[in-house]
Amino acid sequence: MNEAGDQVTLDKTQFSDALKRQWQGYGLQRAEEMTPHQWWQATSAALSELLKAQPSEAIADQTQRHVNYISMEFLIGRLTSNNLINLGWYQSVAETLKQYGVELADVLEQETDPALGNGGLGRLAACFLDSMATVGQSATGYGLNYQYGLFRQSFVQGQQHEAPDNWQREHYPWFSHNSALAVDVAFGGKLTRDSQGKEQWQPAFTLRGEAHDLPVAGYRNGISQPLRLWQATGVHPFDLSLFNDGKFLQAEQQGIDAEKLTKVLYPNDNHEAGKRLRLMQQYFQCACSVADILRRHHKAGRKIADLPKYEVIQLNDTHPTIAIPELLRILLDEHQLEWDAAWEISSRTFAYTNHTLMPEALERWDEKLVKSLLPRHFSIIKTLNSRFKKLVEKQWPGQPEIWEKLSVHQDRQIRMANLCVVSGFAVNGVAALHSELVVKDLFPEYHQLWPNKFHNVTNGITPRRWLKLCNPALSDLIDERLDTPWVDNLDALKGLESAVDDPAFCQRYQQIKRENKDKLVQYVKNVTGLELNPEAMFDVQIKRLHEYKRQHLNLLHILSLYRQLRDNPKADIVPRVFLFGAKAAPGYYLAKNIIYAINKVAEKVNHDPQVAGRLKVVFIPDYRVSVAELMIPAADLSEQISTAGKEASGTGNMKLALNGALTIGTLDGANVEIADQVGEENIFIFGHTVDQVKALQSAGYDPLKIRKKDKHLDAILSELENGFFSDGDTDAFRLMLDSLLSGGDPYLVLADFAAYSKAQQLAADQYRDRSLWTRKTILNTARVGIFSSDRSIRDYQQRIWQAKR
Ligand code: 26Q
Repeated sequence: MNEAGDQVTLDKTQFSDALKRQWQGYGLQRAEEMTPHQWWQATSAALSELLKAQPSEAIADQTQRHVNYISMEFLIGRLTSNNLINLGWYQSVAETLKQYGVELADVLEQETDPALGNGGLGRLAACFLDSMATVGQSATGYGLNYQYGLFRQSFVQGQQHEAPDNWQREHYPWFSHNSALAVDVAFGGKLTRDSQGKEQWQPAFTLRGEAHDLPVAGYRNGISQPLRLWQATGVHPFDLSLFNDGKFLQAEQQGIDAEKLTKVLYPNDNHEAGKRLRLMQQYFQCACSVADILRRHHKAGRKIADLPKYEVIQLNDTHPTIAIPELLRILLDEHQLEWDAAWEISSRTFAYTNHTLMPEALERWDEKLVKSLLPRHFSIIKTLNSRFKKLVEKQWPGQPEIWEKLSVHQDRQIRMANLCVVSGFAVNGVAALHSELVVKDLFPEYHQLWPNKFHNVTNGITPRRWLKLCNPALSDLIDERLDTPWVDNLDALKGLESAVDDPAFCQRYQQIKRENKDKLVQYVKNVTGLELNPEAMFDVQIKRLHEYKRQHLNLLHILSLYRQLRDNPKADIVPRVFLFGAKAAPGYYLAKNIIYAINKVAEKVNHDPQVAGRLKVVFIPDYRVSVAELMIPAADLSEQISTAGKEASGTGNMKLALNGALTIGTLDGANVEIADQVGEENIFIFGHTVDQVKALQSAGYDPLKIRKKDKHLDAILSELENGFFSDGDTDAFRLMLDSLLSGGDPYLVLADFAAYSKAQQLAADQYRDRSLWTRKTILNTARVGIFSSDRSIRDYQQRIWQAKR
């Protein structure tokens, strides 16, 4: 591994000394007495100590606004390996550990993934932190320090079971806790009026937020900046004067156990829950973060009116929206500003990223809940809304139906997306198609009002974790081939295009894919006992389980191949391994039923002697970042088969293409841009487009008609219905089958089945010609450099954060 260009080289003696302090602290006589887990703990703690001792390199551009990225989720994945790569210390640490006879790679396997996120949105936040540090965008990430991350998944007789993920945040060696940064957050109570008739909030109780920071290191540039995760503790009112004020009643008296607040991450993805505790989490996080931002601003001796000149607050979806009325509250009540002055500041500070168009995922809060928990914020939202109403009535006089659409407060609910659009200076979607639909379908009237507010910033992924770290062999091959550094300049991968005509390069590229497959085969053997054939095509679908992502469409194709093999046992088909990784939200029964169906089909197919190993189906349990790091470099085919218009962007699609998997996908989310980049001959696009989906839906989609016309499809569905895969239980897949067949499936699974099967056939045919296939995969790697999150961050800088207005 080439570590030239390190800003700070690791002093091996210092590292050894720091390591020694760790094992001595464990009460041991010699390093060799440490358990493997202690090796990870000690190594990480030693590195953390050395990193802290080095002040971060200053960011060159002092005029840029500081970015405060607020997100309820940061799915950071294992940190020790990532920090070693970014700091450029991997080799030195590996050598030091070698002296004790310890393999660094084994030590790194000891880390439990911090799973403080559900999926795409949380992982995006983590990639963005990495890229902001790398491109020198001064930034702080703000989130919550959940005691339990996303649940652990196992399968019991094919059904998903959930267990709590106690990831041991108390002993996580990368945290640094600074008690001076603690913030008290008030909840509940009532509003009264002061002598001038101004509203005064008398809260019922306070909780304390403690700051736990994780370091985010830029790629070999000496920059390190914090991801600040707030953790709730109780406040004990030792201060008698405050106590007597009635402001600091103990939370316990209200039946609120402070520790509950940051106990667990909500396991929903693309679905809102509307729970009181969730709103408390949101406000807690926002209040702590806004207070922290203002403290920094004041400490620098800056005027409050200059806040937007120095700070921007980027809201990762609507989850942290309550930060907006919180800032307004502080400006109005604590700084005593007039409404217009406060509004001027706040509306130039906030920017909002939308990640979904699906109505069931758009957050709405009952007014009663908001009013009881945050009476002052509720009042501020009402003021803001009635001022906005004047604008709308002027623009659309006599059209109350437009106001009903645009209002922030409607039908006894607060609509968080509307609040963001009205109160922020920028709104962006996460892929070109999605941003277009945000304007056309979701917010057309807002766009008419403020055309310049709307932007696109296509998502990206960090090439540090998603190539250099997870695919070291391919990284080394690229290093050899290219003269220019590529890890922080991913466009340089274009230089690989010419390599497709170099047979030696192609052979090595293919060989690396094979070795990555061998590693995955070993992993699958360890966790499931299944034996896989690494010569087979590895067909991979990894993402949250959701109807719109259509894992069941993939399943129908598996059933189709299985049926073909039974009809014609000698059929010459391309051997395939179907690999799934996905968690279903615990309360999403239909999604769980799809998991069950896949597992039951797997059971049968994998053990059928007629199949003779030509098809294997594996649902890898407990899919998470570290498992993604194994699966992505081993994939041949990447399944991106959502109903067009439903997947805002997708980012797994980018990771898989970068690592040389060919995509089979619909024209949805960032697939559209991936197709543009790689060229239509290097991707398998199929299915209804957004416009065709709309047309079909308004014409009245009837899945039964499709079934009737397609005998093969009918036979497959019958086998799901008649208990063939479920030990005679004809009810086993009821939820899934009903969703496909009755009630006019809004995800149009059957409508895309024929086109999908055809695209799959084409993919199989092309896989037979291995040198042609390899050529295409290399072109995928070479042409997807634009999907680096470094580019996304530069887009945010140019279009939103640093744009001159
Ligand atoms: C909301 C309310 C209550 C509880 C939970 C939630 C909640 C939590 C997580 C709602 C949504 C999410 C996550 C959404 C998500 O991951 N969206 C994905 O974001 C990616 C990054 O932009 C996109 O690539 C995906 O297309 C999008 O689905």
